[in-house]
Amino acid sequence: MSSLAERMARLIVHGERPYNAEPPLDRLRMRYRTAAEDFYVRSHGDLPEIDPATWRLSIDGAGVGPLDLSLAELRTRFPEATVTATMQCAGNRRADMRVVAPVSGDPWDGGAIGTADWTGIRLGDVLRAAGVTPEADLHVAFESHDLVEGQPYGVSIPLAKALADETLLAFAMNGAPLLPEHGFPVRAVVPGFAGVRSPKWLKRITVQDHPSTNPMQADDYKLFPPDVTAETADPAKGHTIETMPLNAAICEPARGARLKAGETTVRGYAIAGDRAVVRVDVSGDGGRSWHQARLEHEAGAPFAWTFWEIVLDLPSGERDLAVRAWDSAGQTQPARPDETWNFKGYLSASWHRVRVEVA
Ligand SMILES: Nc1nc2c(c(=O)[nH]1)N[C@H]1C(S)=C(S)[C@@H](COP(=O)(O)O)O[C@H]1N2
Ligand SMILES: [Mo]
Repeated sequence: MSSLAERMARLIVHGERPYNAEPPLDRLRMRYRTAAEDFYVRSHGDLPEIDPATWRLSIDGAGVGPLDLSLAELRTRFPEATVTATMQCAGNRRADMRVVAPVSGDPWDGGAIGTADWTGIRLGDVLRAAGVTPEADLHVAFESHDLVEGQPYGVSIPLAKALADETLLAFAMNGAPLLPEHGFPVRAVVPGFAGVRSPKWLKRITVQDHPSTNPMQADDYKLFPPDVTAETADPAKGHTIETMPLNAAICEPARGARLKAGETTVRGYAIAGDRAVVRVDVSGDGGRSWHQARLEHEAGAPFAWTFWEIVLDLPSGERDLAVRAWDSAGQTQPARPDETWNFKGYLSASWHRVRVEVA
């Protein structure tokens, strides 16, 4: 395995402590399954060091026969499952929202997203073994080993999503053990939900009748209207971000690229939360006219992104490329970032625009 420093050098680093980094978009678009060392890293505290030999996961709470499992017990007691799924930060593409007005948080470009084969066991299998039965209004709370302002990282998801087939306790990514920065030895993977709900470095799982009271769940990762500021925000009134909205990005050519007049291949990704991407429109003239991209989507992977590609004939001059996707409900993306601006810069999903010079 490469060293953390070597892997850091491959990425665009927004911060070293906590460590936050994303891959360049052209490299992100090279493979449908993102290489682990090219996968964005979003962390809120220092990376914890965990000895897999002594690591244990406890499961407790409402209606639960408590379990306390070693890594070996977890892996042998439950059947292995692999899910191909895209993980995306709620702050992906925040840089585009910053153009409207200041926002808090790292200025992610379109690279706070990646797709992998996640292998582990189904969270539902573990919960059912602990005696949990599907009941409305229950929540599954997670606690992790990393500390955020002195408190363990903690979030929760509704029990129904925890019991869903796609939700995993994963120990491998693309067939290899998780890298330390991606949650070694075990993390949750909650496909379709914002990355924040997929806790890394798991320690404890609790079934309870209320969402986690940890600040990560109760205060952070909430969507506010445009008239709310950091000073006036009441976290209890914000919308808890779970399912992610329809989004798309141009990965090639890069912003500011100098191209020759004539045929240019434009490539990118699109993703539709828990729906399907049914169409991707690409424009070479800032959105006045649109052309249909060819879509590439892996069969049997409803929670994975769609790759798209199109050859555009670009005349010389300054050209504004733009992309917008459509989902299976016939919905598309907002044209401009000011339409969904919020002071936290979450869910930035307007048409992605890339200006290029054509000579
Ligand atoms: N324990 C823990 N889990 C975490 C985080 C964290 O800081 N600590 N960050 C979350 C956020 S906001 C995202 S977007 C994803 C990122 O996962 P990755 O770093 O493996 O790409 O992990 C989530 N799980
Ligand atoms: Mo995130």
